Amino acid sequence: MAFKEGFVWGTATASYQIEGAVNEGGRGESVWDEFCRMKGKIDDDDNGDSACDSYHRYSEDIQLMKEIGIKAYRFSISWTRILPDGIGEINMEGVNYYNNLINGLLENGIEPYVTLFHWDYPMELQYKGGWLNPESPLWFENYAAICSRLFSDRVKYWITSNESQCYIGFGYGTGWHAPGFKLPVNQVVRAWHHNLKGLGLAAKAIRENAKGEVKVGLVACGEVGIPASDSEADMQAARNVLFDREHSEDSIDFGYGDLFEPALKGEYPKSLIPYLPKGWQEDMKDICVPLDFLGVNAYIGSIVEACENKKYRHLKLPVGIGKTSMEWPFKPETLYWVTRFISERYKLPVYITENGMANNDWISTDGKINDTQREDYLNQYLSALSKSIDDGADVRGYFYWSLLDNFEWAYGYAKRFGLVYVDYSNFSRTLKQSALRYKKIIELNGEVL
Ligand code: NCW
Repeated sequence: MAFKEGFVWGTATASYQIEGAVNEGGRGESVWDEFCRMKGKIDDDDNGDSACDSYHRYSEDIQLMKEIGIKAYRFSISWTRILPDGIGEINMEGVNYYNNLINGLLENGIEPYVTLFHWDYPMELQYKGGWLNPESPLWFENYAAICSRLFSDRVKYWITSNESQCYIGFGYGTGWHAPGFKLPVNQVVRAWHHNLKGLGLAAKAIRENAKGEVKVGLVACGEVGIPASDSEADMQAARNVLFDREHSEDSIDFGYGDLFEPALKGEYPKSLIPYLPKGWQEDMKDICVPLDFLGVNAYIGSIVEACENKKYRHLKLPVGIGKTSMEWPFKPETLYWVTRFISERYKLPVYITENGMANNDWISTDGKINDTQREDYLNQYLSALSKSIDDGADVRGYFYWSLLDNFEWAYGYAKRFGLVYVDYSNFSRTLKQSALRYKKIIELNGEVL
């Protein structure tokens, strides 16, 4: 049986994508508030001002999770609800909001998994340069220490940050996400380096300030290489996609290894070294610190083979391959390979901290949301996961992204990832058919796949 007893069946969200109430409870501004005000940055010029209104409806969300049978909830803390200016005074209204959320989860038998940074970076710190400022790691360390002191009596599982690949890559490199910069590669890598130092310092601060047992991890995303054949050469090409990517002078497309190699092995992939800021070697002791688990967000797999003078070569995907509404190909083996490669390389417990699909959902005339494609996505991706566990990958949990349809960053509300349908005109919530499928899978600990 692939899924051992105690396998963690969860779901995930992020503060800016669901909370709304941006001007309530003493919250300070984040870079996403500012970015959404710039014309043309977000589809339909939407914003997260109201999102799913979870700031007011978190109790209802907890009840929905209970109904689905969810065992663990991964949510993020909004930095500026705790520290409106990013540093300085603590805002007790924000603290109370998360206290209520955490207490509500525990009362309902749901384990909280807290992410400290899921992209809503404090605007006041952005004015000081954000992650380009060499002091930025210390600001994050301070915030992490405060959260640990406030919540670690009840929160055991801590994730320092979500997908730095996207935050720095899209926020400082392509300009597609907040704060919206298109910087030269050496500046992007400078921000990357400071971010990594911040994550290391934060991991240490969480432990040093903990009031109970804590497990600390971090979450990466990236392209997953699927080997074209089971030859050793193609397998190595696929590993290179994850751990040793090709980077160019014009753009950096960060992958899993760009984060995990320095954080866990204390070494940057060679292709990043030319762009690092002076004196980077000094910081490696802060970047590479002990971690208890790895969070893997897995969405996009591509097929690769070995190639004479390159680290890998992409093959064309089959003509007419199914795609989600994000245009991401339907490739269940993605979960097999990503967990297998990451587990064998780093030898730490792995959690799939995000996986899921956006679908073109609506309420049918029978009042149901008949998202059969998402049901099948769950079946097939989880079957692939069970196979990798059978083959030896140490995977402890799976968090479906996302509990709710929500604000999908630059796509606004156009993409629906939820197990629960949200009607944004009145914030009413309806379980989709996939939520019922997930409930069944959880009840039988995966023995229905
Ligand atoms: S866009 C993205 N997302 C979505 C977002 O809603 C969530 O906040 C993120 O954590 C859903 O999950 C994440 N991630 C980008 C994944 C891209 C993987 C990199 C591929 C490189 C080719």
